[in-house]
Amino acid sequence: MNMHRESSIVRSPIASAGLALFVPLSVLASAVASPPTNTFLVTVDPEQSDLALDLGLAFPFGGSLIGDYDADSNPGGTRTVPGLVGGGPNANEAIPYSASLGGTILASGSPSSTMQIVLGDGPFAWLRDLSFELVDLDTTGVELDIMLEFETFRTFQPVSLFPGGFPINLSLPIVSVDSITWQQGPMTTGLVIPTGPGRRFLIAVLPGVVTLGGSALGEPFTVTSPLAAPIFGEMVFDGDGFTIAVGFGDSGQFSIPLPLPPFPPLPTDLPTPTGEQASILLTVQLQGIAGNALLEADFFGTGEPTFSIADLNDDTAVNGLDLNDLLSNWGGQGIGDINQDQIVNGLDLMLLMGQWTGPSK
Ligand SMILES: [Ca+2]
Ligand SMILES: [Ca+2]
Repeated sequence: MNMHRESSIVRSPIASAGLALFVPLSVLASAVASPPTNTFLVTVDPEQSDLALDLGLAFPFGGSLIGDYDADSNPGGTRTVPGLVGGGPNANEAIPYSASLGGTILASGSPSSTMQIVLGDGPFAWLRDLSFELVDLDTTGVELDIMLEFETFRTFQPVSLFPGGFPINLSLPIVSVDSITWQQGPMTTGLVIPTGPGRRFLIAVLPGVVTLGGSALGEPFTVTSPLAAPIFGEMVFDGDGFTIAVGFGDSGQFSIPLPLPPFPPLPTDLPTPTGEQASILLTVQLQGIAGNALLEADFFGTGEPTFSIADLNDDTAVNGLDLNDLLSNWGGQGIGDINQDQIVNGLDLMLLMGQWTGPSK
């Protein structure tokens, strides 16, 4: 099952300030900067790079519980009856409940990744294609106890009273998270500020999407949420290339609907005060995922000259062949979508013309 849902992101104050500063610069850049001329392939060195994620998650859910009594097939089963009084000798009624499952995921790893940086003539750079996957997930933190909250009800077989306001503590393996990836969205503009001979400081906010994959009661799910990555660091030029050391740290909160269908009722033992077990069927309806994330990264990499991002056929020249490729996919996706915004249009044509080298290089 693959779900893409709108989500709300509450940025940290630092990130909000960074974004507010960045957006006008980005608009300015696309308006006045000359098109990019030099493309570099940056390879992140996993040995010298670190990535750490601290993810607090909450999964609110609800449903009902009902005794497993059946007059014909299970006459000795548990019956559940709402309230302090009432209920006939064979009554067995569903008791609504609400609950939340929560915990912490700690993830770390070495990013293994590449990205492309195009340096323009002015103080601008174009960045695209960064992605990374978090490995070594420690998800034991989400297997926490669950507190079921409900109105007063009674059980028979065994006889017991469950007063409202006193939650029941259960331990159920409801949710697991197996993969976390981050992928940059469209190509974005950054600032490169000279700081000394052969040195430039890079600042950019990369738009991106974080994807969580996991399972809920055995049902796989994939959820995505926008998560921008503000990066900053220094580039040191040597020969044709450079080394680059960038860091970023960002925190944010998110809330993603998770409208999975109701699961089949889950047979569960409910402990009673006398130590006996009531046998119930639990329905579970997950409502969503809410969380707060703290992501910290230090990347070290090297940048080497590579094909121009506008050299669509990789023949080291940007000319009529590339223009033909672009025009023949006009309005489409894929080939010719130089800025990776999922459409081939005038922005891509402008980037291609700015990188024009002629018939051969
Ligand atoms: Ca070409
Ligand atoms: Ca495009």
